[in-house]
This record gives sequence, C-alpha cells and structure tokens, in this order.
Amino acid sequence: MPQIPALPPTFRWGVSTAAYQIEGATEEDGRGPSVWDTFAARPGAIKDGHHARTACDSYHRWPEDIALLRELGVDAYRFSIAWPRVQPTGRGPVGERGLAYYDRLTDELLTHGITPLPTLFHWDLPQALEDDGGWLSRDTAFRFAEYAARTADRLGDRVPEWITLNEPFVHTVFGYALGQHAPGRTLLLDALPTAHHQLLGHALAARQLRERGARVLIANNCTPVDPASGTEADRAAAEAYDALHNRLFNDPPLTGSYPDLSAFGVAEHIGGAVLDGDLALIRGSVDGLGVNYYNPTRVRAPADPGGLPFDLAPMEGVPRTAFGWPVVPEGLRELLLRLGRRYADALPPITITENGCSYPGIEDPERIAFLDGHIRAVADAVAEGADVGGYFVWTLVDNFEWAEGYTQRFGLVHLDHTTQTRTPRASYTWYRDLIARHHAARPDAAM
Ligand code: GBH
Repeated sequence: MPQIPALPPTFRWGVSTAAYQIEGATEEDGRGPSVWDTFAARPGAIKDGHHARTACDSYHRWPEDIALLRELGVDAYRFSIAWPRVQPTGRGPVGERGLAYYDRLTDELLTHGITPLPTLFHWDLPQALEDDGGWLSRDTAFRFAEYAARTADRLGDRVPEWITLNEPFVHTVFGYALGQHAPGRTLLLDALPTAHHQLLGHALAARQLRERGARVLIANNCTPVDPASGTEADRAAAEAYDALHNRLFNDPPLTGSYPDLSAFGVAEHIGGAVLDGDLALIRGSVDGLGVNYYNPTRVRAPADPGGLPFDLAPMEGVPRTAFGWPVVPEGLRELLLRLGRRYADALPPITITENGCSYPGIEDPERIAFLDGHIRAVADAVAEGADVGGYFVWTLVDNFEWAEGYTQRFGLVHLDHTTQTRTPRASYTWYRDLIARHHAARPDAAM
C-alpha cells in the first residue's frame, strides 16, 4: 500500500478504551455497582449471558496494557474513569482506593511519554443515581460536575485534556429509548430529556475542568446521513435523522441552540427539560470536538407514517465487518468536510476519538485495510482544510462489547478470555509501523 499522505507534525496517534469494557474487578476497592452491572445481570440482556466481572482484568493487568501501548508507540491513551470507583453512590466523599488506580495509571503513562486522555463518563452511571432517576433527573448533571471536579482535583496536575461524555446519543437512544443498553429503559421519545441533562452535565463539568486549567472535549458519535433516493420524502427523513443523531449533540455546544425536532413532535424545550440559561452555559463548552466514526447512515421515508419520521435503510454494495457494519472509509472524509461546512468558524479542532472494526482473526488483513482506508480519509480531509489533530483506534485489546458480550472483537490485540493471554494481531504491528513512520517524518525527529 502506498504511504499515507502527510499529517501535521503535532498529529497525535492513540488508542481508546473504556473502564467497564476492560477493567473487571467490579467489586474491588470499594467500587459501587453501576447501571451496567445491574443490566448485565438481567437474563437475556447480554449475548450468551456474558458479563464484565473480569473483562480484560485491566484493573490488575494494567502494566501489561501499558507495555502494549509503549511497544505500539502511541502519543496518547484514551481510557475512561469509572464514576462508581470514584464515588460508589455517585455523590459524596471520593473512594480513595478507586482513584488511586487512575492515579497510578496516569503516572505510569507519563513515565513512558504517553499523554493520558481520560473520559469521565463512558456509560457506567452509579446505580444509586439511576435509582433516583439517572439522566432523566436534572440533578444528575450537577452530580456529574461534582464528580468531575473531585477527579480533576486528584489528577488535574497531570492531565491537560479531558473528555466529559462518550456518545451521549448512544446512551440516550440505546440506554433510555430502546433498552438495548443499560439502564435498559424503553421510553422512546420520552428519553430525550436525558440528552439535555447529559449536555448540561457536560457543560457544568467543563466549567470545573477549565477552572483547573484543562482543555475539554465531548466525544460524539457522528455519521454522515444521506437519503436513500432523491425524493423529497427521503430527503426530509434524512434531515430528521441527522437532527437526532448528529445535531442534537453537536449544535448546543457549538452554536448554543437545539436543532428543529418538530418532525418528531418534540418541542424546542425538549419536554420542558431546557431551562433558561442552560443553552448559554452549554454554548462554547468545548475546546475540541471528539468524533467517533464507524459508518455512514442511509435513511428513507418511513413505511409507517404514524411512527418516527424516518426508516434506516441498508447500505448496498459495501463490505461489512464481522459485526455486519458497513465499511465506508470515504464516509469519514465526507463527515469531516460536512462538519466544517456546517459549523464553519464555530467548529473547534477535531480529534477522531474512536474508529475501528470487529474481526476475529489474529491475522486480520481486513482490519488493516479498514484502518488504512480511514486514516487516508482523515489525511484527505486535512488536505482539504479539515482541522484534525489526532486519531485514536478503537480499541487496544478485545473487550466486553456491551450487549454483544465478548462475541465481537475490536482489538489490535487478541484476548483469550479464559487465560487472559494478550496476543498482538497483524494490525497491531501495522499500526505500530505506521506511527513510527509518522514520528520519523516529524521535523524534530532524532536522526
Ligand atoms: C462505540 O459505540 C463505543 O463508544 C464503544 O464503547 C464500543 O465498544 C465501540 O463503539 C464498538 O461498538 O447499524 O450497521 O449502521 C459505537 C456506536 C452505534 C456505532 C451503532 C455504529 C451503527 C451500525 N455505534 N452503529 S449500523
């Protein structure tokens, strides 16, 4: 394959993980239960009855994971902090032993020249907060800011940049609207206040983090949405879906307003959730936009006119990952250029905070082709003016893939779930070499 075009010398290469998917040790060192522990215990919730009580055992094997990161040569590591380790019931005094884990991890990363990029919320809400309404309750936003402040008090002297939320769209839709993720609620459109409360929590947390001198990102899963045909009805459906998936979470921090959701019969104030002053607080609450990209979305007019204003349409004629997701690298270039056109001067620098795919083999040419195609798409977008400062592969080691349990494998490193043996895949070596070539091309690289 030809060399990937040049990216800026400051471009950061990384990998991403999430606490619940890798740590295990769910009952150790005073950790409280999270909504995912409760949900995973429901019969039928997780494929094959899998659970995350051990996962990749990274709570104990983190030195092994850091050794893999060192060998890979990444500039940064995106991991998440488990709120129920820091505050077992989501409020009150911090759990010293839980925070100490992230303290050690941060120090060890820095010792090896790897910048820590922690995410504060990757879906593992303390169960005690869910019992009080979870993200349906406005109070959770204030609890989140408090947790962010306490965590930054402890780690902030070594962490230059934080991600507040991971994919609030997925949490709202899969967690509260459809019930396929924790907390397993099936509220349909009545779930929308959780979108606003997450954004409010993000903004309140951002204020705490910025007061402590840090930069703040939100990681939104974004998808370029296209109508299945040129008909007016399909176009209207695509616009409605785009508002729900992309704009609902990008517009408020970037422009200070919510998109028009009237096609869903949802009023501007989202069921009364949006109070005076909220949008002013949310506007401008990011120093960078984290973009998680997996695939584009095709949409057509709904078959049932009484339901949602769109139907999702399958993408034809494209390869699929082992998970069945379409492989369309070009969609990432398109997405980045569209974000630039939509938000113009209001768009801060972008970091690709997740991109990756599920394939089982240790020899994984499909993953190499996937990553190569997507990194090229980023480089192409940059050449066309997009401001992208980094790229993080999802993920380091095969892990607990939410409702799919351990059946989907996104790792650069294969995991044997019985022995916990980590075996780097061909794609790991490929990514290592790619990073090394880019580092060598930096003007300040040692000769
Ligand atoms: C991310 O979510 C999560 O942040 C991470 O924790 C997770 O492990 C990882 O991705 C892999 O799943 O119906 O074929 O169009 C990704 C959210 C939601 C991305 C659904 C792709 C649609 C595929 N995704 N989605 S398709």
